[in-house]
Amino acid sequence: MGYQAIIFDLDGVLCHTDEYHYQAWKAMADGLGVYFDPEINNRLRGVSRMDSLEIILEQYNGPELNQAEKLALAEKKNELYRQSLAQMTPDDLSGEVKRTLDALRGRGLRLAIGSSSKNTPFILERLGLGGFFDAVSDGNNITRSKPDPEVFLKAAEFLGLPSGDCLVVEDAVSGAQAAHAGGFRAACVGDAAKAGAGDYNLDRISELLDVV
Ligand code: B16
Ligand code: MG
Repeated sequence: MGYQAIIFDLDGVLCHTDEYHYQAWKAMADGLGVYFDPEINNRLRGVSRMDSLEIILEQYNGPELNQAEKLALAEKKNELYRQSLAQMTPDDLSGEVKRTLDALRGRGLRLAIGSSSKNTPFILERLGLGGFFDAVSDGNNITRSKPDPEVFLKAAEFLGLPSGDCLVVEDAVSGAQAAHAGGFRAACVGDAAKAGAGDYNLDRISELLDVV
């Protein structure tokens, strides 16, 4: 209550790029002969690209990989992922998400992004949301990934507001932990809501309108 701004996670909250992440990591893991499934994929939510690769490689039993080989694997995954992103259009933004964003803005709230993804500008542009948000903090302006609060603290700094005035919306347990570590309250959907990780655990994103 009394929030001045909402900071949205992107993947898994505003759009379903989580399925594209899964498909791209699965193709990379299959190519390497590494076991990968949706449960392991859930551990990658909100986690940076290189940290995600390390989680996947927990199942790897082949010859040791050096840093250049790991970077090449991450790059291969990102190329596949960006091919999927390139197919997205503004129709991939659900009516419910769009209506919720518009209604929140109509109530005078400031809206920001707090995403671990370095592909955030490309995703926002594909969804027709380039320039929509008052502030964008993403994988390009942080050095530490969720559950570290850096991405949300930067978003609040860009907005010129203290953490207590901002509500974070997340689908990842690591994201809810990041919010709490930064002194934010968290509204969760999806995986994180199922785990009860939020101060508010929502079935649908439109329920945000009952929270603020
Ligand atoms: P990229 P979010 C996160 O986005 C994803 O949930 C996570 O699966 C991904 O590894 C991370 O971005 C980095 O993405 O490879 O595009 O830089 O949930 O924080 O919006
Ligand atoms: Mg997410």
